[in-house]
Amino acid sequence: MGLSSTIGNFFCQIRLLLFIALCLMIVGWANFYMRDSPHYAPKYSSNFWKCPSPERKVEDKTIPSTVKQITNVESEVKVCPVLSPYLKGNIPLSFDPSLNLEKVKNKYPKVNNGRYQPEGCKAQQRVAILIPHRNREKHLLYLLDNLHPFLQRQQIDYGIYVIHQAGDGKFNRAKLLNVGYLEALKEEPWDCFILHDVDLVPENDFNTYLCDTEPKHLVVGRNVTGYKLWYKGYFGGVTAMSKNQFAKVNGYSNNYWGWGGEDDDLRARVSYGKMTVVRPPPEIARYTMVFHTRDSGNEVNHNRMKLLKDVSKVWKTDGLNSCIYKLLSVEHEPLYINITVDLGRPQY
Ligand code: UD2
Ligand code: MN
Repeated sequence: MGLSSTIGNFFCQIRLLLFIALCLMIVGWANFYMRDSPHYAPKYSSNFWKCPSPERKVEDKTIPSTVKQITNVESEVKVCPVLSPYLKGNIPLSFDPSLNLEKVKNKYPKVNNGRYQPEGCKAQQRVAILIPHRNREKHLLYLLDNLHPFLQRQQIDYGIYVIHQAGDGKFNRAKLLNVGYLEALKEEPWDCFILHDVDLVPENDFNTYLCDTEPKHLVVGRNVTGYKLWYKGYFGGVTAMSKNQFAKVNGYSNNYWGWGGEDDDLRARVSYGKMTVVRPPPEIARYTMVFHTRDSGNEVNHNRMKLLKDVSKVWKTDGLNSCIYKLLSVEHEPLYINITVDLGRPQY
């Protein structure tokens, strides 16, 4: 009798211990999932976007006080939510081969001089989209046709800059983006810059074109790479950096002529600037890349590995503060601002 009651007590205590351990596991598990994506709370899910969008303000020092101070007092204009109520998730993309600039212009009459501001609310940030370009007119049309409605659904206050390299010398994507940053800031105090390949079309409008507290890489997956991150540390294609983040890394190097390496160099600068990279979840950060072959004038840069070895030595002196170029024109087209520039020649 005595023995069986002792055994009974023993099992009772074991059960209690197991119960407590189970509770602790549940609390730990819940805590882990809630902390998982501090930059993307709440997580994207098919049910989520049936709820009203929560507001989340970016705590970057570059966000001007005018935007920060706006409250929801009725007499004042409300700040647009980070996740707009107009978002649709995955969107059918349009690649109409008969497209021309006139047709695209007629589809988006609310865009003027390449600029758009949302109606009814004050956008979180002023965002400049910078597109390096030469000889990819069709891709530019496809991108404009898909990007304008995408950004308008996101309630972004934006301007699209196409930075066009004049002449047929070696292409320099990175230097074009430096020029775009410097020239765009002469026009407006942009808070955020989206560094955007001309041939990448976003597939999901929850991939917000706003800057975060850390540099944000927006292309986790592409159709051509099976929607998987190309490699660890990959930072190419489309990247969002605030005005301060880009200034802090001294922008891109000006010395990458031809294809490759400039995006890895920027990634290294982000580390030297003591920042990290954030990415939206893979189900959101998806792009379609319009098929293309390598352009003439953009052959592989065989110097890139050597340049990449020296980033730590040169990043403070090679970049925005040493970007020399000849500005040929700035034209305000209805759908974008066209900057044409002579970048000069490689120094080596
Ligand atoms: C990858 C990266 C790109 C860049 C490049 C290496 C992705 C999705 N993209 O692109 O960000 O790091 O490798 O330099 O990983 N361009 C022109 N005309 C030209 C040549 C290039 O407009 O004659 C522009 C255009 O915006 C294009 C971009 O430069 O999208 C990158 O060139 P790419 O598309 O030929 O190279 P890709 O797809 O390998
Ligand atoms: Mn490409």
